[in-house]
Amino acid sequence: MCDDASEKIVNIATPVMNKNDRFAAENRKLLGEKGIYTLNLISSPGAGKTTVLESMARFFGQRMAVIEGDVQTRRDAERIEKAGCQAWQIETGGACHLDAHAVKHALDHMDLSSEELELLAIENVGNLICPSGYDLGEDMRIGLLSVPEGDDKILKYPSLFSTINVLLINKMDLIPHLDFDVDITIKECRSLSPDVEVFTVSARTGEGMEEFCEFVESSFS
Ligand SMILES: Nc1nc2c(ncn2[C@@H]2O[C@H](COP(=O)(O)OP(=O)(O)OP(=O)(O)O)[C@@H](O)[C@H]2O)c(=O)[nH]1
Ligand SMILES: [Mg+2]
Repeated sequence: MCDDASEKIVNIATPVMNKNDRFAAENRKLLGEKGIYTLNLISSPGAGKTTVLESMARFFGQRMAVIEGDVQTRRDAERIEKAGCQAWQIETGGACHLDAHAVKHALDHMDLSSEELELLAIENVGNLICPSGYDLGEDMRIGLLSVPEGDDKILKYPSLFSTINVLLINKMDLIPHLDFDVDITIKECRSLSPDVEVFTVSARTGEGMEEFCEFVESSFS
């Protein structure tokens, strides 16, 4: 009985992921042909993804476009537009992650024709678990962890932190008030992703943001 049930789960889940991977491959091909480098930002709700993107918008200007993912509201897209970049809001209506089909739909509606455009940042729905299972067609996956969340999160959420290229530790301006251990966090992350690049930043004060933006820029230019 138990064996039958687990076999059913595999049979249903596998085609869903294959469909996502097909759309992800299409997104990667389209963006590659247009010379647009793509980031997928993943974190828990409120870790500072949009604030990081607002800071990046000041560095990249019209060279960057953003896809925002939230369950509901256009609030984050409005913040990005105010910061000076093109933004498209995906409202998932309940889903706890973006998938490649939703991103394809967004790309169909965005203006990708500008010669200037060379970077697309996708802000995933705030969640440390579900987004990690969905390739969106990105070139770089960024896991963002803010120091008030605590330094025990890396090993608790290995499905995310074992699949990232970059770890961005945010809200460093708050570290004097907290017992967050940066060295342990980096060590635990490297135990899952040995080649991960690490940046410590404060999106609020701007500390570390220029170095991070220059690293992103060097990845495609
Ligand atoms: N002190 C401090 N606060 C920050 C920093 N970055 C973001 N915040 C604050 O954290 C709160 C959440 O920031 P957002 O950028 O909206 O976080 P988010 O990850 O985009 O949130 P969701 O989209 O809801 O998942 C806001 O009040 C920000 O002002 C930082 O570096 N330092
Ligand atoms: Mg946000």
